[in-house]
Amino acid sequence: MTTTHCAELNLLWARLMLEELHRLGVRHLCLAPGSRSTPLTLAAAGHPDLTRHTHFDERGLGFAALGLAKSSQSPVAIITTSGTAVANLYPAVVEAYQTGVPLVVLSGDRPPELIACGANQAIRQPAIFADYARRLDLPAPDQAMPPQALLAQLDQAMLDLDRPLHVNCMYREPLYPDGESVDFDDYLAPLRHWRQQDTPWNHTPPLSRSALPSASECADFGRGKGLIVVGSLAPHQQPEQILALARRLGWPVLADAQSQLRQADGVVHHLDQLFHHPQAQTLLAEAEHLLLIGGRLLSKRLMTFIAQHPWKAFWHYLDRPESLDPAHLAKRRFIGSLTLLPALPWPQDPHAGWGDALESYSDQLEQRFAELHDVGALTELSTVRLLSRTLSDDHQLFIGNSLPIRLFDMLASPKASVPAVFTNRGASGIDGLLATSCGVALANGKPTVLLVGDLSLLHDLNSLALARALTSPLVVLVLNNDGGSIFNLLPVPNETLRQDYYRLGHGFGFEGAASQFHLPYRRPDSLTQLAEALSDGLSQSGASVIEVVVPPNESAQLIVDLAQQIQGDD
Ligand SMILES: Cc1ncc(C[n+]2csc(CCOP(=O)(O)OP(=O)(O)O)c2C)c(N)n1
Ligand SMILES: [Mg+2]
Repeated sequence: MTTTHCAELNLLWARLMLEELHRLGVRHLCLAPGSRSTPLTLAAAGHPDLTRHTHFDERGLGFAALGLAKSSQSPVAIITTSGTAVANLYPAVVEAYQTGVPLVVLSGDRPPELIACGANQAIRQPAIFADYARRLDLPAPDQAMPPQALLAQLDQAMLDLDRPLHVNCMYREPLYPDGESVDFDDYLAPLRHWRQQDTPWNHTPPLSRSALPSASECADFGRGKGLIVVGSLAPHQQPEQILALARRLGWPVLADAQSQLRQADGVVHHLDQLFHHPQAQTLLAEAEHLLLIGGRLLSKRLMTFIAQHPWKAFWHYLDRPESLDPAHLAKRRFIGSLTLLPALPWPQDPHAGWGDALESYSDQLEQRFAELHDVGALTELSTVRLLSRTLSDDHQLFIGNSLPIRLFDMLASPKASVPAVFTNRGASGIDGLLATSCGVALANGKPTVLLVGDLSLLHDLNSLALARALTSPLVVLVLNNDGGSIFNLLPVPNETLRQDYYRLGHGFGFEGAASQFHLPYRRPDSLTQLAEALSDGLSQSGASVIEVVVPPNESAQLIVDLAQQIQGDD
């Protein structure tokens, strides 16, 4: 073991690693403070081409990295010190794993001789993320390990990365270089060419994974009364291609709130509420073939229909090999890029247009929603309607879990120009939603709205510090129904249990929190005031908070009323 010039060698390894990560596509680095990660921090601070973001809370930092990665479509690195700092990344790592987002966690650690012996801030870090992250456990920097081994191991760990990677980095003290220059030329000699280039040590183009249907399979599947259901897709997958395919086949498209197509022209809007509509149900019962694109559907009614319908054929098209069918139906799965799908040899379908009436039933619902919820009182439902009518492709929308995402799925208004939609539905946590939306906003500076419940915002309150640091517009639109109102829709045995163990009504407002973090705050009392507040928030730089306060039971009642009215339609 050679530990002379320990601080300088630690720093050299960290520099090599960050440079290699940059060559592998990392552009954003999220850092929280700490001493054990000093080599990484100093290397990060000195890298000319990495954008750095700092936050004191690793939990929020992890979610911000998640949002950055989702929005920028590139791996994002996170640097933390040792101990519970690493453990605080757990929820973001789980969410990233569930939705296939490449986060690269670089954790500072103590060397083996200081583990499990009472040394300060030392915990067992390798494998801390269990199956939720790939692992690379590096030894403490040592000149006995050639530098090309470090690069090659990092390249291998990053190969085709579509989930988190945890690189545990052990460092011996001293950690802080004393300024003396150290000559590592002999050690670095094998990297001579690498240092003159900008490609990774082991350069591997993305692995291809296309197993597409044959022409005869397309011919068989494409003839019949087909239905296209679009689940969660990212904006960069260009889901609008599906509309061209649907036109060619003459099949209706049911688009989930996470599909980017929920409000687009050419789809059946309001798919969730359509399952209450008697005529729509009768028509849907005629469907024979299902083409499901993406997964993680929100509407339980749609999922039940898919699970119970006697499909003659079911194809599931995904961009990565994962299982996204909780009903475990028999199907053919194809893994490939969405661009390949419309280019397949689809036949002229004699049943083209069989489901066209679904669009008119959906238009009837739209008219009803407009009459009931585009005017009148400020409610959660009218807020979601207004928001969906306001945002355009100049904006981004991050939709929080619980009622916000369900209301958007139920009610969003059709529109020619729509925002990119982001969610955290991998694990559907109510944690880290604000932090993730800050990351989404940071990636490209587009005006962004976070639609979020009150408990969810309380859960992530100190991420208001991340919001405060933004220079682009972020509107935190909080629906304050005093607790978890989704539980009003669940069969909890009685109201006392509901309030005491589920809803957790708190009586808090968010004005004080906004003020603590120096953020502008508005509490509109009408739809007109909300429209003004939204428009102001979207056009001013930095974050602001808009709080819509509604009675705790109102939304559940409005949702039940709406379903009953639609069921009465004929
Ligand atoms: C981290 C985490 N803890 C608990 C839950 C369970 N849960 C789902 S919705 C919800 C209530 C959310 O309340 P709020 O954010 O106010 O939204 P609302 O239900 O009022 O729309 C809870 C606790 C969860 N999804 N994630
Ligand atoms: Mg709530």
